[in-house]
Amino acid sequence: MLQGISDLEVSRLIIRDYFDSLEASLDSDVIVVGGGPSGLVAAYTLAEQGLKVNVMEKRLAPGGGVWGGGKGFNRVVLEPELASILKEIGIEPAETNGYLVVSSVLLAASLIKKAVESGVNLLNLFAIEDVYFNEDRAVAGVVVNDTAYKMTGLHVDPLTFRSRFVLDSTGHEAVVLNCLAKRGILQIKGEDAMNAQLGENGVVEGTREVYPGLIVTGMACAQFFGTPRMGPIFGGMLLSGKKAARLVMDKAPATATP
Ligand code: 48F
Repeated sequence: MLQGISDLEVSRLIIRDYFDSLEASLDSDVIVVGGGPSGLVAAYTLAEQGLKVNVMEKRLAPGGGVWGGGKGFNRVVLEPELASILKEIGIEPAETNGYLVVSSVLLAASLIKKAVESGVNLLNLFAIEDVYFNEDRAVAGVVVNDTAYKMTGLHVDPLTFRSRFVLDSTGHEAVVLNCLAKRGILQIKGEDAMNAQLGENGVVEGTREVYPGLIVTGMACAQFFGTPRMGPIFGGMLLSGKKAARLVMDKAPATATP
């Protein structure tokens, strides 16, 4: 029999633990906007290097487009070159006809687990609605609201979180890029029609710092540069996350938050 349970204490513990962590996340090295595969790989790789990383995800569960596999059939396909990254997150891949076939549920869950275990702060129900500019007009953070307020259309003012780098890892929505595009600062070409061979390489090639302080990853690269979409093959997404982490590390180590 479980005894001595206080409903008030349960509430108090949740509020205290959450808000201590939230206050600590106000100022960080990297904010990854969107907890899909490219963002989660970048996030855990940077956290393992000792950087302070927040992933802000508007949905309840991070994992982005991984969960649904192809047309809801919960499998994804990766190129054999991805075996080492899969092993890094605890998946033992097996090759079939020159590809790796993995449960999409296992891939999403493994990426999330790896991120949490690497020290990434996962903030779900965080909907990014704008960027924060420093005095040089470089991207230096994001403006955040609550997903529920966005969904109901309630007018509630947002809060600002600061970081050295922001990653737009919001996939097809390219939310951060759109914040700059609507002001005429950047132009978004829009992703091209399906072609996995071109799309996979286009995403990795397109992973760049496209504006001071803003690095683009994953399908947001295809949106920005107009390269093809590629469906349920995920090697390009994971490699894009690795490349984004390298771009940050090339600039950040000397200035990283202790
Ligand atoms: O779309 P998503 O999985 O991004 P990705 O890393 O991977 C793309 C693939 O999943 C797939 C594909 C591969 O062949 O084509 O689409 O580029 O994850 C993007 C995440 O960003 C979140 C969204 O809920 C999803 O989990 N997101 C979108 N808008 C916002 C956001 C926002 N305004 N604030 C916070 N998160």
